[in-house]
Amino acid sequence: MKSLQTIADMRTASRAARREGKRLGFVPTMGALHEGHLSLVRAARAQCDVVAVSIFVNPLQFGPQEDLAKYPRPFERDSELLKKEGVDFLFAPAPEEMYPGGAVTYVTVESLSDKLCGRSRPGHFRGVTTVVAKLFHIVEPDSAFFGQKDAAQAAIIRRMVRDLNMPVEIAVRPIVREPDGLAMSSRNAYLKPDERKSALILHRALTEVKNQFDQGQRRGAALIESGKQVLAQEPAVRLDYLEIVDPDTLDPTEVITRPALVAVAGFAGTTRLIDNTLL
Ligand code: PAJ
Repeated sequence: MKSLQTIADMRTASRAARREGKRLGFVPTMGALHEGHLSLVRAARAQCDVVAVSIFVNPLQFGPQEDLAKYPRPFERDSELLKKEGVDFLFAPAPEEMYPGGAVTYVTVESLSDKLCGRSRPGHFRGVTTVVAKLFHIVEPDSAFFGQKDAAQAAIIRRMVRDLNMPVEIAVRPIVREPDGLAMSSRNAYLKPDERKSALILHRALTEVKNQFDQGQRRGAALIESGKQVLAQEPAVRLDYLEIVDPDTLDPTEVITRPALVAVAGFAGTTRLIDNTLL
């Protein structure tokens, strides 16, 4: 595995691979890697000839009161994991390399960026789309791999790629969970044992919504109510939102006649967790 810190070196490496006719797969991450990230790496490995992974804790997508400073950065461990997965290029730029100062250009996917997490995290999705657009220009992948765990992020990136004619195929892969159902997340490391237990309520609420749907309930409001009743059993988790939306537009669905996304976000202690399921 080749480790690259500069944009110029990353570009040279990926262009050389593509010049040889290799199909280049790309997995953008913020590191603190877990099985969810590795599932994306394995999908890239299976579908592409050469795999590039980026590790960059993107300051632009964190709010001023959020966890940028304490976000875990176990770089040596991550690097070992990626080496074992047969990754070809690890791109890990310093913040100054990505944002040398003076940048005033942003990518915003309007109307989608203020839905779901975008409502409680103003500017978050603008930070995500700006950095992903930059990474796509630097790496120039044929395919890029994202997790369904961040369903709104995946929808927004698909939309950015479509609207701006970016020549990248977007693959979205299923959520990887712990054996008890908790969706894997780098932020799970923040959870104290009691919070870790309480956090399971998010998955339980989604399961209840899915059960009600499977039993024939099609009204969004009724389905949300059934999920909220489950969430109320765990007062230690503060709900941010539980919504049923169109998976592409992220607009609320009143009556479910097409595939719909049930998305939930809540705080266990000070840790913000998200999860979702498709109906
Ligand atoms: P990060 O949270 O590190 O996640 C990197 C990728 O891993 C994302 O596509 C995310 O959806 C996926 N992922 C995380 N947990 C997962 C799980 N349990 N199962 C499956 N996939 C999972 O998302 C980001 O970083 C950033 O916003 C980024 C896209 C890198 C831009 O900075």
